Amino acid sequence: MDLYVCYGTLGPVKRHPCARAYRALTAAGHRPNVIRTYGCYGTDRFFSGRRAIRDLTGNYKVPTLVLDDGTVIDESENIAAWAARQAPDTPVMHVS
Ligand SMILES: N[C@@H](CCC(=O)N[C@@H](CS)C(=O)NCC(=O)O)C(=O)O
Repeated sequence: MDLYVCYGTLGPVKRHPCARAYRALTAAGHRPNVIRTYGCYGTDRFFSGRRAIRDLTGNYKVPTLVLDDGTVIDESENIAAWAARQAPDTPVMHVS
């Protein structure tokens, strides 16, 4: 899966949406490819990565998660919710 972010994933999760999405994914055991799109501060349209995000979501904002099957999940809260639901390391218990 590809996680499109601004300049990175650092900073406090309460204030940085890209950090929020990344930490939620990794905390749940996902290992996304992190793709930097740069931009921000009114310059998004000048960056090809941001234009690609606009084509996917209709807006320039990141984080945006693209799953291996092409599903697009926009908004850090939606990504965090998906991560919590889809933890890859959840053991499956068989009871017979
Ligand atoms: N509500 C969004 C906010 C996302 C957001 O503001 N992202 C910043 C980067 S950390 C951004 O893309 N800013 C560019 C802009 O506002 O045009 C979310 O939680 O995902």
